[in-house]
Amino acid sequence: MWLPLLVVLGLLLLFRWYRQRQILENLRDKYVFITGCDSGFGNLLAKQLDKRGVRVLAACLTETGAESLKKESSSRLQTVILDVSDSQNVNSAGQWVSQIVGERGLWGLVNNAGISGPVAPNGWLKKDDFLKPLNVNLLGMIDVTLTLLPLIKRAHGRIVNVSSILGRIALTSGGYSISKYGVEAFSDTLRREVMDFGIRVSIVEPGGFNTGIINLSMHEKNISEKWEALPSETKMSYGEKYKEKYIQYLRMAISSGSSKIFKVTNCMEHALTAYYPWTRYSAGWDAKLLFIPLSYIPTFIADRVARRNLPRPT
Ligand SMILES: *[C@@H]1O[C@H](CO)[C@@H](O)[C@H](O)[C@H]1NC(C)=O
Ligand SMILES: *[C@@H]1O[C@H](CO)[C@@H](O)[C@H](O)[C@H]1NC(C)=O
Ligand SMILES: *[C@H]1O[C@H](CO)[C@@H](O)[C@H](O)[C@H]1NC(C)=O
Repeated sequence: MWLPLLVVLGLLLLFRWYRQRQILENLRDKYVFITGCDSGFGNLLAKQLDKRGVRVLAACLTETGAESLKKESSSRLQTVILDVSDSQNVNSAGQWVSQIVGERGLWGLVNNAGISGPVAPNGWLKKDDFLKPLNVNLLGMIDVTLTLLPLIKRAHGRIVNVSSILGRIALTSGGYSISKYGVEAFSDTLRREVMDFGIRVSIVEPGGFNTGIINLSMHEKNISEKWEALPSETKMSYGEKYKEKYIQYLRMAISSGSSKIFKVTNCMEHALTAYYPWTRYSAGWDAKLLFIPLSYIPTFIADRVARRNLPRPT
């Protein structure tokens, strides 16, 4: 009874493994545009693909980011300065890409640039605090995608979107999770729409990773400033100890992140270079075993788990 089932399961896994290993040839003819290459995932991916011979077009926010990336990579890699939340800037970067890739088109777009925005309880924030992450992580990426879409069509290429496990289950207050939920929605609808043009859209959902660029002391300073600016009635409702407990909570969340960021860039590389890219990649064990299951279970249970470490008013 069990043996045939096990054999079928084994064959399925073998087939999946075999399919997953089919990698495209002629990577050296392909152009890939990556946003947010100053540091973190984008920076590592740019270097990783450059080593594979891919023609990397790396968009950085800062000159210093672009210069240091150039020093660490081959002469194939080219950089451009890009703030994805500035539409004029996106437009001119699009023209730059178009001139380089020409009739061949753009094989890959990796929407990686992202910011956290202010981190604090929702009740301490204002509308403007939500705008920045939405402008960069969501609207900026939509702008980049729509601008480059004609070039990607030409190459029947790939779009890889960096979302987050926080786009499947919202565990942080502020604009970040909201922006990533938006990314998931945009990716899902775009995927169904562009399939007929031979374009594949993949979403990479990293779990807790510590890219080493989160400036904890800046966040602590900003949380303190937000706290100080609260009306005394609000402060009393949380209790004097809340701010410290919140900072403690944030510190713990960040330090528990994995530093193995290659797990994320390997997913991105697979989405760009495999014959059969997956639609969704969850990177990290916490994503696979904790957060994804958490997003499927009934809300009242997920709430209990999510509230476990959250500070309580006193
Ligand atoms: C923290 O505050 C500084 C100064 O007000 C501001 O420039 C910075 O953008 C804030 N950081 C975040 C993540 O909001
Ligand atoms: C982190 O933020 C603090 C306070 O805003 C600032 O003084 C410091 O230079 C920042 N560190 C880095 C590495 O950016
Ligand atoms: C990909 O994700 C970014 C945010 O990371 C989003 O802004 C963009 O529109 C998405 N693009 C696609 C094709 O899903």
